[in-house]
Amino acid sequence: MTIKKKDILIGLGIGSIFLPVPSLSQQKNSEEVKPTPNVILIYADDLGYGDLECYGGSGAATPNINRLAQNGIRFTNAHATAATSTPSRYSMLTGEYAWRKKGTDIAAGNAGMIIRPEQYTMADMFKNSGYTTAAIGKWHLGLGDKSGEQDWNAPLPTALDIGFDYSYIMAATADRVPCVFIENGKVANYDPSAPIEVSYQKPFEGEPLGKNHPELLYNLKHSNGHDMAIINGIGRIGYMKGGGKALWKDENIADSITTHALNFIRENKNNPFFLYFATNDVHVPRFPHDRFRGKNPMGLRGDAIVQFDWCVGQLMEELDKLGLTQNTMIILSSDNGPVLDDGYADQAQELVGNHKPAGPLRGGKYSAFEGGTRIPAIVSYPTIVEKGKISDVLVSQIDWFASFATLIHAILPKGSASDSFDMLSNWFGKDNTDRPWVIEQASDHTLSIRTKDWKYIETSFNPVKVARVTNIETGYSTEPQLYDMKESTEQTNKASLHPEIVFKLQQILKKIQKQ
Ligand code: NG6
Ligand code: CA
Repeated sequence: MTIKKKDILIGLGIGSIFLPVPSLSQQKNSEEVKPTPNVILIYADDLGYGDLECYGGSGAATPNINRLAQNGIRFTNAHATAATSTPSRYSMLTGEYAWRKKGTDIAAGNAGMIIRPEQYTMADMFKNSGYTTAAIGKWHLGLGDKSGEQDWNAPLPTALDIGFDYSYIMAATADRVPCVFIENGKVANYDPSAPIEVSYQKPFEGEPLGKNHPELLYNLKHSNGHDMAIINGIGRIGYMKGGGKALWKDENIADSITTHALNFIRENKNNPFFLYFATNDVHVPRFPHDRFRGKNPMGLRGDAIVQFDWCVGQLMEELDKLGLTQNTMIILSSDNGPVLDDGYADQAQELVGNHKPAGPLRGGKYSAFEGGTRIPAIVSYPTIVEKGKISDVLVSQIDWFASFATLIHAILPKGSASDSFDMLSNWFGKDNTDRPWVIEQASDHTLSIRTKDWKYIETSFNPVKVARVTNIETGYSTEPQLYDMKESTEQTNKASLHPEIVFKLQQILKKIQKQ
């Protein structure tokens, strides 16, 4: 059974000044919903609120995503749970806030599996309901039993253990070793002549490093960090040896994950499937294929957005070809807000022009301000969703789990996805009730709680106001911050004007933390 918002509000004893008890009727649309629609979750990396044309972006053409939005609903107040990748992905796939669990910060490439096999995941839910499930693209949730102890030359405990029938994934990020794809627990295109070794502690003797051999960085130079192993002429985080033919070429990553996704869709055209398609775009290193280059004024970051749009177009086209569009729900979103210089000299900052990656929002990736977690979110499901709708309803990715459960009539085991609310009707645009609150986690673990009207950012001991490397406002303060979200964007701290609202939001946050 999914948890209902109403029960939680009553349980918290929270008054109604901020939090109207929603009138969501759980099965409102059930007569129209086919019992087993396919679900494709397209999860971009570091794509900001303002990056897509349909969200006001002006720097890169995104015709396919525009079309997806025209055929579906586009949310203007949707939130990832965190301002970085690993915690956002953890929360989304488990329905549990990452800040409840240790070890969910940005994971190294040799991290052990953060989601343990015994934890019930979104993929388990689909699988137990008769779906074939796949994770394709960026993983960043650890592989193998224990951190640093993986043998990359042997089969690894893998995504299958947490509900994915098929996986073709990068262990962490494109800027972290090992730079190989792992297919169902084994290195794809494994090259026995070049056994793989990985370390995040010490370099391997005889292997050149980015910091000592800038002449070998023929594809992209780093601006910060990323000066360890050199793979494909690009410096990375972490040390690596071997790989040979299995090493990826950054310019082929989008093609490679798209091909695998299309194959998965084709193979499962006659049975219900759940595809988690997590792109490397537009994360660093941004090194898209030649055919996406030079067509937009923003340089490589713009090219990566165009490449992402192409991937989305390929999936949409395939669904059309196979006659699956009507019966497939697509959700497109991002794991956190945007960043320009994230450690490579790719000129993202210099070439951004008038394009605003975070739209009108303050802050960006890593930040406690809205730019960190307010992200694009588009839902297309032609059978149900009204075309071209724009919704300003407050929603969070934490709710996809319970909402999908309602969609496919799944029964969740007791205690699973305990932070996830069923908001399916809201994601379908049929219920305009806001989520009573959303919680946002910044990269230093500062939490914010926001309702439709107010946002409270808890105090942080971190004195840094603007991150040195990324030049992004952190949103941290040693003072409590309260922003009126009806006014533009977190400009005036109103905490001292409304201590009663600060108190109320602090109380709610405390209660949720204790649950
Ligand atoms: C940071 C990296 C950044 C990126 C980020 C994780 C440096 C200087 N910065 O530590 O490049 O990899 O981690 O991004 O190394 S995320 O989107 O996967 O969370
Ligand atoms: Ca990210």
